[in-house]
Amino acid sequence: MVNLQNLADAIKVGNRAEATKLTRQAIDEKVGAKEILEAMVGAMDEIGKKFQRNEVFVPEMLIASRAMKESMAVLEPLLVKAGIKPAFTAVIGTVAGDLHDIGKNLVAMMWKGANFGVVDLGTNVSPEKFLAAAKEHKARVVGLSALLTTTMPAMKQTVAALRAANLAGLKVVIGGAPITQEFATEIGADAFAPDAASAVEMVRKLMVA
Ligand code: B1M
Repeated sequence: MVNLQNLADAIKVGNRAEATKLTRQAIDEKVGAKEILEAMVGAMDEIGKKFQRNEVFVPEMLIASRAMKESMAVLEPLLVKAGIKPAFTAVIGTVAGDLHDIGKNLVAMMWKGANFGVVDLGTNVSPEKFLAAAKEHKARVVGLSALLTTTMPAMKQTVAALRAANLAGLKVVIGGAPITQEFATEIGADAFAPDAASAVEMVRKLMVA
């Protein structure tokens, strides 16, 4: 009989073959989709906390996220059948003029790992494109990443464009190496997250607030 703790452990160490094998085994043994998903999300939460404590680093986060992604792909048909959908959609991207995407990708992966619906717009995303995507996907969250001090003004313009559209209940979360809480407050973002694990916590808090 499958042990979901082993599935969680396989995700944490980024063992994709073992993680997908155990996910299939759990499905074959008729373990509930929700139960399997909870084991996976718990594993990503744990790896996120270790990342915050500097106990693991970017490579470990990336391989854990890949194992999560592949196991999710195995589980997805069951989730669809069981009607289990992400509760909301988050749009994410790196702001206009900025091509850095390693941190943004980590945040996107952690959000997916937390079972948020994620639409990733990539890099060099204009305020208009963020706004159009937020409307199209009825997003509850827009996440903006910037790595350059020279692209921080683009972040400010994007927040202003989103605010001007007055989208009900939309929350804006920002992050990136030069970003601070002071800057977030100054430009009217709802939250600043210093790292990918905090970005999960922030969104969870905003969604219950
Ligand atoms: Co560039 N780069 N880069 N670069 N680059 C920096 C950022 C820089 C600090 C290097 C330096 O000078 N010491 C500097 C910026 C200086 C400044 O603005 N103050 C710099 C520069 C100047 C440039 C160019 C202008 C260089 C040039 O061409 N003259 C150029 C700009 C191109 C452009 O964007 N238009 C450039 C180009 C590049 C590469 C293409 C070569 C490459 C990017 C590859 C890629 O991303 N696909 C690159 C890289 C790799 C870096 C460094 C070395 C590493 C960045 C990184 O990926 N860190 C960086 C120096 C450094 O940081 N040591 C540097 C790892 C990543 C996991 O961290 O992105 O901070 P980070 O993400 C963290 C948090 O910030 C947070 O969570 C993540 C995980 O914990 N976070 C969020 C990020 N986004 C978030 C969003 C959230 C919440 C949290 O909510 C939505």
